[in-house]
Amino acid sequence: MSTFDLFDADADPSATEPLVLEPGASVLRGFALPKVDALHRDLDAVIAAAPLRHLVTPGGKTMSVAMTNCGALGWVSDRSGYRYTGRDPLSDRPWPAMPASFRALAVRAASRAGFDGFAPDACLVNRYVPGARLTLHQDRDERQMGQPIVSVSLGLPAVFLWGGAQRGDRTRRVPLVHGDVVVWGGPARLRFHGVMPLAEGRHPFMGACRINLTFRCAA
Ligand code: MD6
Ligand code: FE
Repeated sequence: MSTFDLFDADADPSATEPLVLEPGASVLRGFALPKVDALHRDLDAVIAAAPLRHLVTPGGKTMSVAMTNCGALGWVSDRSGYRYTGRDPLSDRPWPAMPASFRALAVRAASRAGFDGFAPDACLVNRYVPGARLTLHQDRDERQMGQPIVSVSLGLPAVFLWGGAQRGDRTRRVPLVHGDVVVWGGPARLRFHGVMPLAEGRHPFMGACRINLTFRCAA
């Protein structure tokens, strides 16, 4: 290995400078890459214990993204609204524990983006297949807004929509690929955001899907 490799972003993605979308919001390109094998293995165990499912919105629409959770709390939606629960409504058992690999990555990414002391108690797992999308929304079901959100992308690339404080504000398109991590909090915590319909494709490790892990402190 030449000395140049030590300064190559691919050799140590955690050394790359965050791309700042606005104060409080940054993209850490490739930050999860050194850990994707452990994440993938632990993800399979989470999904085996709490299967991915298509939730229904309060308006009665079935979401195109399939979801499950790990950690003390999990985000759910049904006809009565959005909320965090301690149990998987499908099994009435607690959600699977948050794997140590997940937690460690989320805490390190938050720190790298300027948020020390992140204490996630909820990890929402989103699975997109081609065509699946997430319309513009705010993440506002968490009890206190003092902690950031950490979002890890695995598998197929996606176009993330980064909006403003109002739903109608113009959006910026942010391409996200396998291993990228987005962190936001502070003044950007309540920004509208979404994901464009996933394009067709096949990822060598994840197959024909994109997985997003979103870590929050919900309690
Ligand atoms: C996704 N993510 O990337 C959907 N929310 O699949 C989100 O909705 C999200 O990435 C809050 C913070 C980060 C996110
Ligand atoms: Fe969100």
